Amino acid sequence: MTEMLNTICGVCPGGCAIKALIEDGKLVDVKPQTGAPFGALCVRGKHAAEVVHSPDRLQKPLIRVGERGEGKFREAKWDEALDLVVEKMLAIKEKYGPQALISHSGRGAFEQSVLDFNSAKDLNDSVASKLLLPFGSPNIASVSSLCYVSYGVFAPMTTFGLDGRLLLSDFENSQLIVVWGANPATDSPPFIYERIIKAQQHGSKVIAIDHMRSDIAGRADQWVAVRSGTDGALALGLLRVIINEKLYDKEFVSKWTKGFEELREYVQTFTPEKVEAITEVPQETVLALAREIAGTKQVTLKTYTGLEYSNCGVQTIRAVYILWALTGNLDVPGGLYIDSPGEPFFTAGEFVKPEGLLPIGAAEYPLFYRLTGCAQFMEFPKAVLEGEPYPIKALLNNGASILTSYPQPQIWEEAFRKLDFMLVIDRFMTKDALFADVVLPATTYFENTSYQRYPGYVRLRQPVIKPIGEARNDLFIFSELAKRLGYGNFYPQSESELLEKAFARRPELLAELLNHPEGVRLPVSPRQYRKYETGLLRPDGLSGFNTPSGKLEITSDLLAECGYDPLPIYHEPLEGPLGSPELHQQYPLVMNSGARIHSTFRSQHLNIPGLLKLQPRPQVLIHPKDAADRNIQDKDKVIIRTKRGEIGYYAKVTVRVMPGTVEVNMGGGAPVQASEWRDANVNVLTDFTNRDPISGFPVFKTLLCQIEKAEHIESI
Ligand SMILES: Nc1nc2c(c(=O)[nH]1)N[C@H]1C(S)=C(S)[C@@H](COP(=O)(O)OP(=O)(O)OC[C@H]3O[C@@H](n4cnc5c(=O)[nH]c(N)nc54)[C@H](O)[C@@H]3O)O[C@H]1N2
Ligand SMILES: Nc1nc2c(c(=O)[nH]1)N[C@H]1C(S)=C(S)[C@@H](COP(=O)(O)OP(=O)(O)OC[C@H]3O[C@@H](n4cnc5c(=O)[nH]c(N)nc54)[C@H](O)[C@@H]3O)O[C@H]1N2
Ligand code: SF4
Ligand SMILES: [Mo]
Repeated sequence: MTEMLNTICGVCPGGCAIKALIEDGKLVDVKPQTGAPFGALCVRGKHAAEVVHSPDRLQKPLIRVGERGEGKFREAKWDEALDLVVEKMLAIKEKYGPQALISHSGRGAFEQSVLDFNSAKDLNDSVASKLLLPFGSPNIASVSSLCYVSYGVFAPMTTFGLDGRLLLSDFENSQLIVVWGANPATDSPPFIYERIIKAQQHGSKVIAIDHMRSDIAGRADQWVAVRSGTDGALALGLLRVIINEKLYDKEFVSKWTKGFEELREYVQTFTPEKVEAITEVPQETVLALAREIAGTKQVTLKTYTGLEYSNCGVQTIRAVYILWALTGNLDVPGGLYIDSPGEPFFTAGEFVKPEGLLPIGAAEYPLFYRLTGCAQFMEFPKAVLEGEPYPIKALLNNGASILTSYPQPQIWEEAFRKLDFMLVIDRFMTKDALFADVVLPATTYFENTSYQRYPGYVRLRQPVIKPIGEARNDLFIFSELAKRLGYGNFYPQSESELLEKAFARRPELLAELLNHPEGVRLPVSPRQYRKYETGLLRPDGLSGFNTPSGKLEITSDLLAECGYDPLPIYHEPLEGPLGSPELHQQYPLVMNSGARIHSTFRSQHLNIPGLLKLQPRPQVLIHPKDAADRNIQDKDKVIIRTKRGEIGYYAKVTVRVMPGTVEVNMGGGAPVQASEWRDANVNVLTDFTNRDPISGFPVFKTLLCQIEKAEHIESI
């Protein structure tokens, strides 16, 4: 039987509306659902059928029979595997206490219902599984240990006292759009990219500030090429021009900010000459950019991970936000709009943090703990290998590929080997899974009942095919574990309960959705601007910001309380031409890693033939001059070396990167991947100890390397 169903793509949590061609219970093709709200189909979505029916999909629970890392497993029944997990969890709790167990959730844990059922009132990280909280362990962690929260939580909370999800870029009403350290073309889905291009067609100017000519920099009216990791100096240099030339919003500054005088003093050293020397942005550009941002009426901003991975990531993003506020672009039409949180859709779970126990990382990263309530997972190896601050003996990992995502995988492997118990829940056999005691197979979202919320729109997700093999929806895996642990009530026990609980606040909406598979539009409240004047940003209704001082904090009380500099200070990259000149002699190229490529999602899809065709080999982007100096030609196999290790890559000689700088693809290093990628784990080259002191995020993007030719390969 053949059916063409309007549905939601199930490859990633992007939630694009698509059409799925189903033949005899199999997904055989997908098409864009044109005209539908949030209809889109990225290149990965186009290959959904291959992903879903990949012969590599995990189909049955597995129990390890060989050594850790060897990859020898036997198939097991679900009950046996789940019982074993619970038996081990309880035994470890009995022997070492509940804090000896930690959970970690990754990019495979972003599905809407999984996020919702993992939301908790006092914990600002809905990605992290909360299964261990009722168990008694405070150690819940996620990829927020190295992604998003610097820009999404720490910088906006310490500056404006609000969650970054409420900061919306008003592209449609802007005159100028600055994309700074983000490439929205690779967002999932790329709706923001489309909005930027549309705004550009309607007359907005687009400036991209990036160390490489990314997709958006290529489409922008101006590309400002900046040395990676030095954006803090650029932002402070722009602020100096704006302050000294009195181009800022004086009334806003005097009424609503705290710390302006300290900032005025601090920025004085960031002269255009010095900024040029640090950032490689010509002084004329610094002056012109500052005057243009200050002199244009409606200027909006889009930023993300490009600013997170430096030695002062949080402070850099703060400096950029402050620049936007001081130039009168906060909570105004065409600027950075502050959205209203509105009525919550989902009632957060009753999860509470166990009393008297701090998660790992709370002492080293006090702001991280204060604002997320979670463990900083970068501290996991120390807890396992050195027992500091106390021993961790078990890891429950869902939807994450730790050994390809975190720096220096050999350290993490050593930690995995030392664990008493490890669980992995995934769709594929990851490198982590090779070390696990139990591996549980997860479904794709094509196989699940759920729902998806969008701005002003909601839609149900009906399964379009049966689960592959015995794979299960993650939420019900957690539900089964919780039931066995005596607290199943935190999770739904059936698909109908999933929907009922999710729509508990709006049962009439659920009824409407069941009759309207195409989705339902939700009312959008009219915009109110400059809400700091009207008391709408604070729960007590007083005017100002929801910060300790009630002002926009240029000098942050929260940062000071946690022992950090309250000003948005700049730190030179620890490893770099200026930060470590001796090392630079030996490793003369600045190495950046992980700019997104369209055909992969971090470590995912490097086993999908149709997607591999788009880029079969892991590439290092290198400038023609640096390539010529090393006798390297396009497509040559090269060796990239850092102080920490070396790996083989393939050269892509291109002027998209600045001279002296390279960009190395991320994602390789997992056993199911094509052989060229399997050994190309860029994190062998990155540094476990080099971190942003506030977020604890590793510095992925401004390290030093050397590259030499290995051999010439004809085709790539
Ligand atoms: N196709 C695809 N889409 C993805 C992902 C994927 O792997 N594949 N990953 C997802 C994930 S996990 C995330 S967090 C988001 C991230 O979303 P983005 O942050 O938009 O990620 P990128 O596309 O890598 O864009 C970051 C940009 O910052 C630039 N950059 C890097 N370092 C610096 C710097 O020091 N200064 C400046 N100014 N720019 C810098 C990079 O060159 C790049 O153009 O994307 C998500 N979307
Ligand atoms: N050097 C360097 N390292 C980086 C980065 C970089 O730019 N440079 N980027 C960092 C960033 S921003 C991030 S977010 C991390 C990414 O960190 P990870 O979360 O490890 O990202 P992925 O590699 O996408 O791994 C996701 C895993 O989830 C599985 N999965 C997908 N969907 C599901 C599902 O529905 N259920 C379950 N159970 N599993 C599922 C996939 O098969 C895959 O194994 O990497 C970081 N590492
Ligand atoms: S962004 Fe995600 S949900 Fe959208 S089409 Fe691509 S893979 Fe599917
Ligand atoms: Mo990420």
